[in-house]
Amino acid sequence: MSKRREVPGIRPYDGPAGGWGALQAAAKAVRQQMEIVTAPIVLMRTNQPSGFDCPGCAWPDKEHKSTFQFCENGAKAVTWEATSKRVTPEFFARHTVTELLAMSDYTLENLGRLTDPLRYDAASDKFLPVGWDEAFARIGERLRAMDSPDRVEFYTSGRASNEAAYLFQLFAREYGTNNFPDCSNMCHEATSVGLPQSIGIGKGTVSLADFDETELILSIGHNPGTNHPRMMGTLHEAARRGVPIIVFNPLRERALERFADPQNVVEMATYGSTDIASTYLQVRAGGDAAALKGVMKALLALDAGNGQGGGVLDRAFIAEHTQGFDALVEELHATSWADIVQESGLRRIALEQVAQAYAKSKATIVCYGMGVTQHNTGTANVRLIADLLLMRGNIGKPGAGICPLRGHSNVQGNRTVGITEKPAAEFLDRLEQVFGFKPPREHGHDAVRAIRAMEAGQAKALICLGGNFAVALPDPERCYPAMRSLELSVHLGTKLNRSHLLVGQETYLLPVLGRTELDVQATGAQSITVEDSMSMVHASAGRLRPASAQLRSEPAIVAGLARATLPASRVDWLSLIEDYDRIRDLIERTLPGFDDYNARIRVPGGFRMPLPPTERVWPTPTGKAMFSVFRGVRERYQPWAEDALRLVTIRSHDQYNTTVYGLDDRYRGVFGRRDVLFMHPEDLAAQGLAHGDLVDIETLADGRALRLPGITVIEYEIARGSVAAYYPEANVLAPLDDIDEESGTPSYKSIPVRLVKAAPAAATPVWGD
Ligand SMILES: Nc1nc2c(c(=O)[nH]1)N[C@H]1C(S)=C(S)[C@@H](COP(=O)(O)OP(=O)(O)OC[C@H]3O[C@@H](n4cnc5c(=O)[nH]c(N)nc54)[C@H](O)[C@@H]3O)O[C@H]1N2
Ligand SMILES: Nc1nc2c(c(=O)[nH]1)N[C@H]1C(S)=C(S)[C@@H](COP(=O)(O)OP(=O)(O)OC[C@H]3O[C@@H](n4cnc5c(=O)[nH]c(N)nc54)[C@H](O)[C@@H]3O)O[C@H]1N2
Ligand SMILES: [Mo]
Repeated sequence: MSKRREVPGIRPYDGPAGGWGALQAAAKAVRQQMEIVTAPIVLMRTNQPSGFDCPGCAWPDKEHKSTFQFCENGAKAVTWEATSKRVTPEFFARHTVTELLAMSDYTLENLGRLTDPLRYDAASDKFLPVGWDEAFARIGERLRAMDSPDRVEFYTSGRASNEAAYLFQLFAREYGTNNFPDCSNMCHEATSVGLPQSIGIGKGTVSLADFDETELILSIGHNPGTNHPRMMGTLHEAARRGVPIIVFNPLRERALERFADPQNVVEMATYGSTDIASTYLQVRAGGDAAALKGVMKALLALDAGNGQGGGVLDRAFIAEHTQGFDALVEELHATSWADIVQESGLRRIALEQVAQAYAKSKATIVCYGMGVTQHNTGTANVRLIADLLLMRGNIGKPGAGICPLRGHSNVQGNRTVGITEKPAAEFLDRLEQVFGFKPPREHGHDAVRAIRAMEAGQAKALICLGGNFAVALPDPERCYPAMRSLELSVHLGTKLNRSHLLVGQETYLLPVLGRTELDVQATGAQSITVEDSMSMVHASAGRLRPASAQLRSEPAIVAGLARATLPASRVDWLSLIEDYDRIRDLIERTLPGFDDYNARIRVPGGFRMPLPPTERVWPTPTGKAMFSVFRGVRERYQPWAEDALRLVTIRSHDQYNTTVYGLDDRYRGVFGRRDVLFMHPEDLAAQGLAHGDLVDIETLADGRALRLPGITVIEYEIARGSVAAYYPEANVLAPLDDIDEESGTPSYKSIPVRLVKAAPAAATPVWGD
């Protein structure tokens, strides 16, 4: 890169990811949030057989031998929850909600743990303490007064345990609605919709053991150094075994380039590191479908003997196990290399080389994340990944398979136990048989539809089992007023956030126990269960003294709400809370795959949910794995957006979704600020801009001008035509209606934008305080 001017807080980061920097950052997280004495003990208990599951990510742990004490972002997630800071009723007595709304997201959560149930008082514009029973009674009264159960939206963020999530859906369905917007609707819904069409189940098919046997890994659109840090151990091992790792990502992500494993004594002592990616392809944002089609087209050519290969397709597998191959081939022939190259931003030869590596590998894993799903062709993208794997029989054999990197630590489990707006008829039948009430059959709202229903006055209440609904969603210009129009909003949370402050007529904040905390009920200490990215279900038990004596567990609060709302309920809510084994018994009776649930979670490591495709059984309507057809190579852009830059919204290294732990993004060389736009140097030049200039970013959506002012553009190794900014600040630029129609997922990673040069401001606004 050319010699460039100094920009405050922007310094290239030359080291590998991981290493001593990670250990220092973990220690800093402890120092800033916790009492130093208890911290090491807490961290050591994370992901141990008798400890709690790390709330940081959904990557599994090998034999539950904790690698955790070396995981920087796991340490941040745990210390953020186990903090010694508190936000008390005295604090709320001193500040109006209007004042609190002026604080940054970072400041709000950094106030500490919520300690008491609170009720919004419109007269004073403050949150006041309220007793649990009074809160339950009042919420129950308002819910009973709704003219239809479909007036209520039941939101789940993926940290909730299987037990809490199961009770939540039971409550809502007995109440009478399938309105289950959840964080998955903004995340891996494309996986939940696309993979069942392709292979019959909406989950990944690989286990950790497959990574030991694989011969090739494709990593598409995910950033494990930050978001799945424990995965780095696995990738590091594979790279050292000589397994090629091919990365598709518009941004250069340091952890995918070079990583020093804090557990590797030699690397640490010598300041060494291991190269992770063998090939790094900086695909254009939204260019993955084109790139995948290019690789498949090249594979067909190799198979036809055009190259030296020939016979590279697994014809026997295709014949025995799949349908739709001919249509795929026809579409690949109809797609031109010119279009593929233009749309992917990658050279033909590079994609042909990927096809050669793929043809050579006897067992291939494809890992992917939000770079694939958060596009308006997200579901179709997921199907294309499955297609690529099916062409060489890479599902249902050791060392091979599909590996969606899940988001929240139990988002997959929430789905498994019934958090879905489109429930299967068999599940509803089972609920009816076991409980004797008639669950609603009509499908409900997902996250975006929930907001539309609020806008239309059809939804009047929102109950949130965790999360930061309005901030996580796109388009605050629409979501914030929608939240404020509600008659009732109820939030179960650990920490204060902006969604809590977008109060409706009546609003309650109910403080919950976190994963790290001891949960004692009538029969003694309880454990909960979670399902990781590889479908392993295991127990988790917190040991810390709760942040306040007033806290209640999520299952207990859901039961309290249900009892107060449904006086004639068929469910014995109180008894279920006395002993969570009883909740698990009900899960076992109503859902497949949970046989001997209580016995099997008492075995260290837990058990694996059934994954028929791993045995080449395809629970699709045809009983076969299905190839798909992706027409053309493009996302569905508006015609005006042809020349627009494509904005992707990303997470910094110091954040967990809407939770901002700090203002650094070490590996991308950004320190103490978040108000930046990553750009290719040639795009800067083409726009007449220089590194460090101030711009406003604009989206045009259904006639509205969406704008994010005061952003500093910085040079970065990013694909041409693609630009990147941080979520959630950039959510003002994402139109609510720009979604993947198949899955409802917002197109957070393909926002067409243009830049307007801003007059140099006297003071650059820096997000955070
Ligand atoms: N520390 C930490 N851990 C987390 C989270 C967190 O916020 N912080 N969030 C959790 C959750 S809910 C989730 S869903 C996961 C998210 O984990 P990821 O899936 O890693 O999510 P993102 O940070 O959104 O970024 C995805 C990557 O996709 C790339 N990308 C963007 N657009 C495209 C594209 O069009 N094509 C391709 N090929 N790549 C693209 C970006 O450059 C980035 O490297 O992590 C979970 N774990
Ligand atoms: N622009 C853009 N927007 C995005 C994304 C993106 O990549 N770009 N990613 C999307 C994705 S992948 C996701 S998953 C969503 C995330 O959406 P959410 O899951 O709704 O958001 P979080 O930020 O994870 O929620 C944080 C809040 O959860 C609460 N909390 C934390 N722990 C607990 C707990 O144990 N119990 C309870 N009850 N509450 C708890 C705290 O109050 C905290 O403030 O955001 C989406 N939004
Ligand atoms: Mo997510």
